[in-house]
Order: sequence, then C-alpha cells, then structure tokens
Amino acid sequence: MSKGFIFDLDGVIVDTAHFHFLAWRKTAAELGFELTETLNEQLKGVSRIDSLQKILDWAGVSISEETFDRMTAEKNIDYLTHVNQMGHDDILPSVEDFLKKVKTLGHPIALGSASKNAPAILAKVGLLHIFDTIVDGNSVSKAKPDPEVFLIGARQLGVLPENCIVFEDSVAGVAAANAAGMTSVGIGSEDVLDHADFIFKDFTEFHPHFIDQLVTT
Ligand code: B16
Ligand code: MG
Repeated sequence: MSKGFIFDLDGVIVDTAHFHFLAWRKTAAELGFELTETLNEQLKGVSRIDSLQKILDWAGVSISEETFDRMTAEKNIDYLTHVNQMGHDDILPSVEDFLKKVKTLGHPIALGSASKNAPAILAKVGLLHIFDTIVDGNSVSKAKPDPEVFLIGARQLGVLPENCIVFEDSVAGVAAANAAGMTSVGIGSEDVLDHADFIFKDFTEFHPHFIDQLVTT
C-alpha cells in the first residue's frame, strides 16, 4: 500500500530558519526590540504575518496596518537576499537520498510548508521536480498548528490522512500533523518535539530500515 510522505521545508529540507532569524532581528531592532535565538524558536513554522504579530506583542509595540505591510514586505526582501545565495549544497544531510528512496519505492511526496517562498527555495536547491505536489503559504488559509496544510497535501496525493507520514521540525508543525491523524516524525531536539511519534536529530540518524518501518505500520 502506498503511504503519503509529507515534508516541511524550513528546518527539515533546508536550514532557512537562520535566514528568517537574521531578517526578523533587523525588523525587531527597528521596533527597538532585541530578538534572541531563544524567542526565535517560537517563530519556526509560524506564518510571516503571525511572526510579525508575535514580535510586536513581545516588544509591546503597536503599528498601523500600512507599517505592518511595509515591515513584512521589507523582511521578505531581506530574507530573499540570503535565499538567493542558496544552491544544491544547502540541502540538509541525507535528505536528498531519503527523498529519492521514498520515490523509488513508489510512495508519493508532498511539501507541506508555511512559506510563501517554498517553490522558489526548492528550485534554488534543485529539488522542485521530486515533489508530486506542493502545499505552501500561498495555498492555505489556516496556519500550523491547524492541520489544513497537511490535510490538503494528503488529498492532493490521494492518500488517506492516517496513511500519511509528516516530517517536521517545529512544535506547531508536529501538533498540526498529530491533529491531522498522521504519523509525525520530529526532526530536532527531543526536549522541543516530545509530541512526535518518532524523533531524530536529523536525517543522518534514521536507521537503514526506518522507511520499511514507516510503510508497514
Ligand atoms: P515566508 P516551514 C516557515 O517554513 C518558517 O519556519 C517560518 O519561520 C516562516 O515564518 C514561514 O515559513 C513563512 O515563511 O515568510 O517565506 O512565507 O517551516 O513551514 O517550511
Ligand atoms: Mg519547519
């Protein structure tokens, strides 16, 4: 039986989280607030709009709608200057081999990301072709931890949610996968992702029969 494999982008396939951090830190500084790496953890997997709202709440600052739009636009321009430097070498270790193995075994693959820049980033690193479908920040109305992004992915793959496996690095994303009734594989720290069905530091830690285990359960 075919399983649906759904991958988050930032923190799973590539490490663009650091670029988001650098760009949001500039925005925060403009608001007179210092964004720390610890607080930045809470922005992972969160949409662009919700991220700025969180920073404003932390800073205790309110701004006009016009300034809000300007700041998100400027943040994205800054973020894209980093993304434009990316290439094939920026794919996280063992990820491409894993994707190819899933594909060879005949299981369909989806991207389930909050990022509106997802297709451009996949094209930059040369992975756009491997995905059967892409669900990103342009195609969802409810942000993670809402399960919408993964449920759309499952539907587009033609696989029932209970037969889908989600790879996620964020707390919000693991919660979304669990809420969708899917198997969740957390990529990152056990302290942060303890609600995931499986947790690995990164793809290099998967044991050789992990795919078999996933497709037979
Ligand atoms: P953009 P993911 C998420 O990507 C990032 O983790 C999050 O930090 C970012 O704010 C969000 O995408 C929106 O990104 O500004 O490019 O639309 O982890 O869901 O792949
Ligand atoms: Mg992520």
